[in-house]
Amino acid sequence: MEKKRILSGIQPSGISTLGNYVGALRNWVKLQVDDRSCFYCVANMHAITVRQNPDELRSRTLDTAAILLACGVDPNRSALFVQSEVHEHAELSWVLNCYTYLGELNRMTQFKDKSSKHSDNINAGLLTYPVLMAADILLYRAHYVPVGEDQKQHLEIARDIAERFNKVYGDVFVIPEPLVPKVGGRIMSLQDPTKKMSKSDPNPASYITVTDEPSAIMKKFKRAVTDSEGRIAYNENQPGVANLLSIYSTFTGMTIEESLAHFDGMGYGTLKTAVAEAVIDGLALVREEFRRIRDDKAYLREVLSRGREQAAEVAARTIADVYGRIGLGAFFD
Ligand code: ATP
Ligand code: LTN
Repeated sequence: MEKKRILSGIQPSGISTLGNYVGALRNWVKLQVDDRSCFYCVANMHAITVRQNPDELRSRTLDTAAILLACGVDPNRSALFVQSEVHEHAELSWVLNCYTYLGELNRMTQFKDKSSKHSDNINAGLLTYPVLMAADILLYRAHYVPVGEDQKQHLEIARDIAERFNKVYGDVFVIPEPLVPKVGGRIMSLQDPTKKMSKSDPNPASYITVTDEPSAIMKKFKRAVTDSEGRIAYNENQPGVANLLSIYSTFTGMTIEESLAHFDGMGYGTLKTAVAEAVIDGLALVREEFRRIRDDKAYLREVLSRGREQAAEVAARTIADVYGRIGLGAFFD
């Protein structure tokens, strides 16, 4: 039987957060089993939709690769690579741009969100971002895409583009499905629990990174915004407390109901300390491994070069097929 393929990506726009870890990275690691083939990329081309300092971008690209390895991405099971090193991503992205409607792109909430945050630089890349993401996915004919909830809309558009293309040219692309965790698919900011936790948030108190020191983790949770209800409950009116409960549950493996029972009658202070302790424990190994791997440049170089080769082999086949079907290639066949 044909192996199911998995693809996902993460931007090197900062050190990955608890949200990235719970919403996506943990699943990337779990999905590495024998009957699947996994492709994981550092989406550095996506990151330039907002201005980046070149040296910082390079350094964060390696940080992100080291974080993925520290979280448990296994280069002997998965192809781990940098998006810009496989040129077919840009090539397919251009083709798919010609099969995507402006109306579809204008509706994307991430575009609306990012263009209001970067109103001085509403570039075309910010709008066509989901097309590059569709290219990332479709290039590997991925069946499943493990992502956080915020990326579901982008997956919808990738599916629509793939279906539209297949209708004209035959079965070129696999129609991908998102894999979003039931709990933890959307971890919220610790400072504004109505907004998602984001590594590019200007306020570092709003997020926990996977490499934060235990003292910083404790401090940030203690300062987390809750409410004045004073009762630990899981509902929409108490988004801060609900967020803490979700984080606690994902790190302890308990259900929300079990966590609620555990904290029955206790105060917010107790909840915050318990969440911080669970997170400190859960991330201890990631932090240690990150430092070790990030300092080993030769290892990183070797892993990323092997990943690039594996990815490029698949990508080259898809792009040749696509070019052939639309008349951009296969001139003398
Ligand atoms: P940025 O702040 O630069 O936009 P980000 O923190 O949103 O970045 P991405 O690199 O865009 O992170 O996302 C990587 C993966 O992490 C995606 O699958 C995304 O859905 C997931 N993810 C991001 N933030 C969260 C969150 N708060 N909760 C759950 N999953 C998340
Ligand atoms: N756009 C994603 C990151 C990303 C991605 C991908 C996710 C880039 N390419 C391909 C899944 C599949 C984000 O989280 N903002």
